[in-house]
Amino acid sequence: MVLTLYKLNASPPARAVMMTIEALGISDVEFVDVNLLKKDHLKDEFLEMNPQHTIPTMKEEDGFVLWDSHAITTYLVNKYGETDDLYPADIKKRAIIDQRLHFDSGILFPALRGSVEPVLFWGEPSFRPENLAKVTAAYDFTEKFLQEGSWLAGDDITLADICCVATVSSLTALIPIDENKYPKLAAWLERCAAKDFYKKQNLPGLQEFDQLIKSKVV
Ligand SMILES: N[C@@H](CCC(=O)N[C@@H](CS)C(=O)NCC(=O)O)C(=O)O
Repeated sequence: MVLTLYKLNASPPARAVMMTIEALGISDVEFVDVNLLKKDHLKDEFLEMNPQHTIPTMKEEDGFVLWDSHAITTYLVNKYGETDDLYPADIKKRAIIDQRLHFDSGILFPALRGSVEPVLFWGEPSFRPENLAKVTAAYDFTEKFLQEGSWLAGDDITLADICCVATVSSLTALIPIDENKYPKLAAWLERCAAKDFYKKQNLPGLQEFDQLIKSKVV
């Protein structure tokens, strides 16, 4: 295998990497599930590889290890992409994509993690209103970013869309997207959902994530 991906289908950042692997057509990949509920990520073997104990984590056959979905997806395009379409070398295009990736890291995903953690892991019966307010704020920003083009970084689909849609599609389990309030965001989500890589690599894990949330929220 050219690379091993440590993941869980329910994990949004893991799905971002899985979609990227699919979109790039990298076939020689071993997928290894890391069960967070059973604390597999806190075992010595995993901690030696990634002391930050997060999934997704990637390992290549020469022993090179990388974690964080944004670092992994950009690396995969740089290393395995036949073209740079998903992460163009043009420095201004790339800078906008990087900004969206940091937006996912700094705003979208923390809004998700902050909301679901108390429910999934701390036994709280419902989402805290102050956390849900961060989800709405994240939707507001994303709607604004989509004023400029059909995709998050302009007129072409890029890693910005793949990484952000893994998170936004998961956020809809908390707050559905109201297409009257967020018409651009709703249309973008539909455009993403029509892509083959989304259907194959995001949808199944998203459904698992939805079920998990439904089973915990009272
Ligand atoms: N910024 C990271 C976030 C990764 C992350 O927080 N993953 C969660 C699962 S969705 C995780 O591994 N949680 C276990 C932990 O942090 O100990 C990325 O994009 O890869």
